[in-house]
Amino acid sequence: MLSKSMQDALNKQVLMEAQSSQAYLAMASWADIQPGLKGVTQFFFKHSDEERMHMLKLIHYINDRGGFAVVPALAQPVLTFVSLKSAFEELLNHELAVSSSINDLVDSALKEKDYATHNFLQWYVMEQMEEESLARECNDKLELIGDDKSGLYLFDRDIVSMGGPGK
Ligand code: OFO
Repeated sequence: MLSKSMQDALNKQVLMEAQSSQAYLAMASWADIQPGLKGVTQFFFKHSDEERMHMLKLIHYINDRGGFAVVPALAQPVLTFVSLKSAFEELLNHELAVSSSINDLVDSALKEKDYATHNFLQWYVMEQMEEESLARECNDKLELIGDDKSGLYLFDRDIVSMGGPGK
């Protein structure tokens, strides 16, 4: 059975995953109306779906362990971006914040000797490593591309097969 404090901490993570899903959904909608970014649009929509899956996994876990998963209210995410680069910077910053939150949860689970939760969270630890690395790779590529339109064309084409979140 989950402790009250662990339940609250996991519910905060539910909120964070839901916010991630909304943030990436907004990026997808923004990318969708930019010319020539079909691949990036697909990437953001997929990423948003993956974050929703992360949220659902937590909800099931909390309820299965005798807690109560709270479906949170959400603030409106950032809707527009000055450039593709800034959208991907935002994505990386967001992933870093999520990783830090997962690390805090792992720490709490150990302190409470809640080894089941600790074990459950290892999936998220691995997932964050992959997502951070992918977000960094995208930012590095965009840095290299700069204003080069043919580079951007290739980036949009290749991002679809770059593994993507949750691969
Ligand atoms: Fe939920 O993995 Fe990214 O944020």
